[in-house]
Amino acid sequence: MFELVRYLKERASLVERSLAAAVPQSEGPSARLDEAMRYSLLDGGKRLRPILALASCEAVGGALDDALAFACALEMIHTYSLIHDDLPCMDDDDLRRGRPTNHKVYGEALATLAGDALLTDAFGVLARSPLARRAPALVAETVAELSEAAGSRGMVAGQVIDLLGEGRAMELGELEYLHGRKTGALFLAAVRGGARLGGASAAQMESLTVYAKALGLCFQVVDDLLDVEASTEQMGKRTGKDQAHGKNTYPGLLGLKRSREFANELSARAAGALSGFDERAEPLRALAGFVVERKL
Ligand code: GRG
Repeated sequence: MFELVRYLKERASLVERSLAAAVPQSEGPSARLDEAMRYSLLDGGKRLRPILALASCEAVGGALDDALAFACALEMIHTYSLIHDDLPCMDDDDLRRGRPTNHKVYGEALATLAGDALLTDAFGVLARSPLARRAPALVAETVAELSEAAGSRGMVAGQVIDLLGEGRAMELGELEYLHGRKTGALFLAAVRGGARLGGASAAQMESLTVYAKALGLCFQVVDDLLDVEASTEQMGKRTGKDQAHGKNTYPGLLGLKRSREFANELSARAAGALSGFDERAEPLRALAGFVVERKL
């Protein structure tokens, strides 16, 4: 029987060691910036996106080392998005991962810049990875897909649609479009990038694309459910905010019961996409269960 909890812990600590090395604490004029970056980057979190990248690399028989820099880049971009999302000009949150948000500790200007630096440095980490010398075309393709996922056609677009849609009722298709960008794009890039760097075939990429799209949407539906059902203490971030901000959510549109059913359907769809893979895809299969059952 596959032990997911142990796997998650091992992979998270591998990622954390690499992140600590990727963003070292310097002395001198940049020390405070490094501190602000490391405050948000190294303070926990589930590390789901980097773990998905590593698990996808493994699922196609790739070497973990070849996806490690990419995994770090994903978490750096994810952390930047959280820092910026928490700013007063966006969601204005004071709690993240159980601790005061970056701007509460370092001020708005430094928090903004720490996010900017994490985003920019993420691409440098990937471009300087050992694989970039051995397989530059593969890494260039991954950089292109990662920038599309994070940028104006992906996560940033999703955030804009979300902010502009506050207080206006969306239809289901519109909500799915929004989340496909805000949350789903980075999940998709994680899975496809990890698989590509691991040497995936075209057929494997196709199946993993179905897996990642279903998983990303499942993650978001559950995120919406947890915002209604879970406590602030449990989540380490304020809950109950979606309704207060007039956000469009799955529970708001479908109700709690149907949203939970939809999340289960998506998790099953993700797992089903892995039917042609062998036991090396066990972590990905287990992650499809974890995303829908998670309490954090
Ligand atoms: C500011 C450009 C920009 C984008 C922000 C991703 C995002 C867009 C905002 C984060 C806020 C949010 C609640 C997004 C929806 C779901 C989500 C991404 C939750 C946080 O991800 P987890 O649960 O967090 O993986 P941890 O802390 O475990 O890393």
